[in-house]
Amino acid sequence: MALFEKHKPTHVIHLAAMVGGLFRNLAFNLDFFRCNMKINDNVLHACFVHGVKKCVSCLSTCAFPDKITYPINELNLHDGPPHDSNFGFAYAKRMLDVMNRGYNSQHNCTFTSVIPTNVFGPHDNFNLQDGHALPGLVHKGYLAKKENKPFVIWGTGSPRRQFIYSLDLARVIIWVLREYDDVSPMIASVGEEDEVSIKEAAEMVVRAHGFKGKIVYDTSKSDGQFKKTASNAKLRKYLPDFKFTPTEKAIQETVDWFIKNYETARK
Ligand code: GFB
Repeated sequence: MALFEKHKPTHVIHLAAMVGGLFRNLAFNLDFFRCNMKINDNVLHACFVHGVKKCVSCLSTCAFPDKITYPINELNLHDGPPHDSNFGFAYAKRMLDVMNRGYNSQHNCTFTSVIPTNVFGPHDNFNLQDGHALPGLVHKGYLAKKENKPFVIWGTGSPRRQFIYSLDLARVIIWVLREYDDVSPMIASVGEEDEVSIKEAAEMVVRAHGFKGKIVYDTSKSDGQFKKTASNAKLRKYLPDFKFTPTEKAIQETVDWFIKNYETARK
């Protein structure tokens, strides 16, 4: 509230959240639920009280039901339980959509949401335990090369993900803030054809580092959700010419950024 009083924003991009990769979610489902419910209620209510004209919040494709026909689309959000591994985060994120609808039906607010797939890029959280797969792999690749040790990929490497570069997501969110006036959510994703396995993503990281050593799979670690393939047809309807950065290029830029900023990077 104090921040809203001070800056009196007219437009808000709400990205505040307790986040983490699969392994942090597995350990703290309750905290993820409680913390994100509080953050979201606080931010949306502050937007309402201060007469914010537009608020764009961020969900995640892990909020979608686990058992669903693919590709997932925006209308599926509340169609069944999310994957067990991150139920706390997933239900809290779904409630953002419920609140957006409530603020609209009761108070006529234009609060909406974007649902990105797995985001990565410079300035990510590269922590080995808590972070997401790509930044974790980028950090591990760096250490494996430096210390001449094997590069360890957790799980079998077979789960599939649509990775979106943070700079591309930023462009989508700004477009939504300026041009999209509907309350219903918008998936922000690369195409279904650009979905890759964790193994393929790890191989891109290996190439980006120029790592030539041994690659090992630690199958004692969980694979998590096998896939959550999302359709970007709605986004494409509005932005048919939007160009996503190719995943391999985006990974190379992220690796270059991490090496250059190793001392200060969040890790
Ligand atoms: O990005 P990630 O942690 O989360 O990816 P999710 C997990 C997948 O990558 C699993 C494999 O198949 C892991 O076995 N993996 C391989 C690794 N090496 C690593 C590694 O070094 N670190 C990590 N973290 N994984 C999260 C949700 O799911 O997605 C969150 O739990 C969130 O709620 C986020 O929404 C976008 O894609 O499985």
